[in-house]
Amino acid sequence: MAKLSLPMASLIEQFGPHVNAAPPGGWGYPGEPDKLVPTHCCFCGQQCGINLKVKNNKVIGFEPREDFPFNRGKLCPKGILRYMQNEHPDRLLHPMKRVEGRGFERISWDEALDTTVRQIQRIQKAHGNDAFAMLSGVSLTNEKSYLVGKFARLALQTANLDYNGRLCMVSAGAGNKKAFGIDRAANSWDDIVLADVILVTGSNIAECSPITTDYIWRARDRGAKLIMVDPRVTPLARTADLHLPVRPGGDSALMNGILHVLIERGWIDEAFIASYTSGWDETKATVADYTPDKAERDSGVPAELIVRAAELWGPAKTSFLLHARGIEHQSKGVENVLSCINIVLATGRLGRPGCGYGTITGQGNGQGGREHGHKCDQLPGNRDITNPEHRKYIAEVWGVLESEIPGKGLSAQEIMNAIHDGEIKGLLSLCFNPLVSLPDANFTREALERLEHYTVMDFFLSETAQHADIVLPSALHEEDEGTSTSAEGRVIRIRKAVDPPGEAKADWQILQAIAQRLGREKGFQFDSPEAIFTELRRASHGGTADYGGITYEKIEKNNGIFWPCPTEDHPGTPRLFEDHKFHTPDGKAHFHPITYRPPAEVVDADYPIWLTTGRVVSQYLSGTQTRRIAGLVKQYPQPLMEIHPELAVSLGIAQSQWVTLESRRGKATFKASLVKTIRTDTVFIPYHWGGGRSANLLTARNLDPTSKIPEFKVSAVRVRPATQEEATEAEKEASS
Ligand SMILES: Nc1nc2c(c(=O)[nH]1)N[C@H]1C(S)=C(S)[C@@H](COP(=O)(O)OP(=O)(O)OC[C@H]3O[C@@H](n4cnc5c(=O)[nH]c(N)nc54)[C@H](O)[C@@H]3O)O[C@H]1N2
Ligand SMILES: Nc1nc2c(c(=O)[nH]1)N[C@H]1C(S)=C(S)[C@@H](COP(=O)(O)OP(=O)(O)OC[C@H]3O[C@@H](n4cnc5c(=O)[nH]c(N)nc54)[C@H](O)[C@@H]3O)O[C@H]1N2
Ligand code: SF4
Ligand SMILES: [Mo]
Repeated sequence: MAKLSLPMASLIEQFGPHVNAAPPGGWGYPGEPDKLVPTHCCFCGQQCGINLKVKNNKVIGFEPREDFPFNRGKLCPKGILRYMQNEHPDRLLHPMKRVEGRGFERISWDEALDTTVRQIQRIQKAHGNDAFAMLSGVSLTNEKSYLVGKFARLALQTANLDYNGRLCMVSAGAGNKKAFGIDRAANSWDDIVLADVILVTGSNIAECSPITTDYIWRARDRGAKLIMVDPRVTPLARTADLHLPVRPGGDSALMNGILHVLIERGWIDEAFIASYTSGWDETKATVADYTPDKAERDSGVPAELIVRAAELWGPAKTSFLLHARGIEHQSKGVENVLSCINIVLATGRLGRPGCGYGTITGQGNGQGGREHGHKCDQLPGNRDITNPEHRKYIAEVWGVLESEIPGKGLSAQEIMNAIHDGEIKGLLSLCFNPLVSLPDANFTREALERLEHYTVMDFFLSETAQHADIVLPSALHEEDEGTSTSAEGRVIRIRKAVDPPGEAKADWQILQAIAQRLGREKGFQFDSPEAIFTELRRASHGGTADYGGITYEKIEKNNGIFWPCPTEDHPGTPRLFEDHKFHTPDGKAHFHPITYRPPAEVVDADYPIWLTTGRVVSQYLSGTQTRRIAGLVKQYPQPLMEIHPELAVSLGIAQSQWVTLESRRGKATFKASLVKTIRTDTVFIPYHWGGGRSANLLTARNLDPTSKIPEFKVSAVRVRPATQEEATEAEKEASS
């Protein structure tokens, strides 16, 4: 049983989190570097270019790359300090097993791999192949993502593989495929600069996609107008021409309201609609009901601001619409995305300079990682695992029979539900920290404790890894080669700067070693990431995400190549849809009529306050990496609950007081931060912490029916001053 066998205090002593306080310059390796390694930041999907400074096989510093066209010498605070992980005292240096009563003990690679393989075989023999599941993540390079998909299907022979993009990009992906037949931002960011009006919804650009701010400012220097939609007045929204304070979950009503006004005022591109789209009549009929007054009732945005948004968007010659997790992390994330696309299509501003649309991809390789086949319903090239033609093509590339490729499996939250139900009994995970990042953390913990076997691959002992039976030490970003694909769709080179410390190994080497011990080494004998990439090119060719013509050499020569790039003489595609041909079966872009429906959980007398969750600039995701870097911890050491002073007064809550939130799932205690930059009916908590400070103790396992993304952005809570006991407990955790 995967129970935690050591008290948390001794685990922390052994494996951190220790905050790495080393000064810029390194850990006893000051001075001039031996070499500069041009690569990219390991954190968000912007994938800024950086040079790592290396001396004696250690990373001792960094500098932003001036030559990389995306960030042109700029970085955010996380990028500036990212290099402080390679020599971190908490790095996992050798395989370990958990011994009841004693905690984790060092073992050999042989023992770790043999135990894992024995457990896979035992569980699959007793309960069927699908009783052993795999969870993956998109901080992995394209090569690793591809290998994970192949490994789960051919070496584990399980259908149950999914990835942490399920918590991130899938609503956008599903919406984009429905409307355009292809899942990528439609433009490179250069088109943002040329837009006359920019509408951003559900994205805290300044904190989460900081370098995109620069593109928006350059547009505004040209006179562009900025509309921001968010329940909070985020830093960029404070400077916007118009801020629409949407109620959490009100987005599709708001977008329908804007479209209603655009039609009423005649700001519609009838010629574009007639030639290049389908579904307009039904969509037009649906939004006829969404007068600004009705849209106000459903979205919480005053009617006059809805009209004003339409007045800014409608007459503009060029425009760019951007969205991120604010609209996507909902039980109707896909509908919200489609309601945004309807506005872009209705005004025909796509596929031309300054006319664009895109979701802002979140994780480092959130774009590439959603193309190469480690989603439960997908094969490489963004192919469909249920499509016989697609299966046949990939079976040929893999040298197997089509029947040997398992079918569609469960999505990430559904895998956790099946573990909780006892249907899935074994798990291998890498690059995913579900105990912090999935909703309803108490439920996740119960599920993890029910696993008969759990092997984790990570470079730090994450909160989830503490529940593992076997822990395998992985290599960090800069300890391996590969490629990744940025939010713009630009495929770039990740370069190895140093060797992994201790006995840590690259993920692709670990997976191949497991395949070999399972007796399934055929197809898992790659000797380098480039060899994997060569097969990935072939596997993706002919799919919508076509990397067929991309080589390492070509990426290096051009500072990145935008896919689709089907042949070696093709230059890549920064702007999609220039020919107004879409990748849908009929070649048209599809409107989708969207009827507003409320979120899965709504406020009521017992839980009267909306809770929404998200991020702060100096922390990253489940925090395993950034909570270990002193410069970042100093900027934002603890999760704070943002609350409007009016609401705080009505609840008897003062600035910096400990408050306890309760939802139908659980409770958690935070310090209150009184800010006027949030709706008076909503509170916000960043989610980068585990334990009693986890925002996900409160959130619900409500999923979008199509994308299966959890509704992180909307739940109902009550808020009160913490009791003395709760405050003492929270204080203790804050100082640990
Ligand atoms: N600093 C930092 N940067 C990151 C990350 C990080 O962890 N830290 N993570 C990366 C990843 S993986 C991702 S996915 C991106 C996420 O990037 P964003 O999506 O920009 O970040 P979030 O904070 O999750 O949510 C964005 C905004 O949605 C708003 N919001 C909440 N509810 C609603 C709603 O119902 N409707 C609308 N319209 N807005 C709503 C929130 O107030 C918040 O300001 O950031 C990437 N960059
Ligand atoms: N309440 C709430 N919850 C959320 C969100 C929210 O807005 N609100 N946002 C959601 C979103 S958008 C996302 S993307 C998820 C992210 O959730 P997770 O994917 O769970 O977050 P990470 O912190 O990236 O966890 C990755 C783990 O993999 C490890 N890791 C990183 N790189 C590698 C690698 O190359 N190899 C290996 N083997 N391990 C690696 C890290 O050390 C870490 O332990 O969280 C989601 N959860
Ligand atoms: S914006 Fe993203 S990629 Fe750029 S430095 Fe910051 S975290 Fe890294
Ligand atoms: Mo994400």
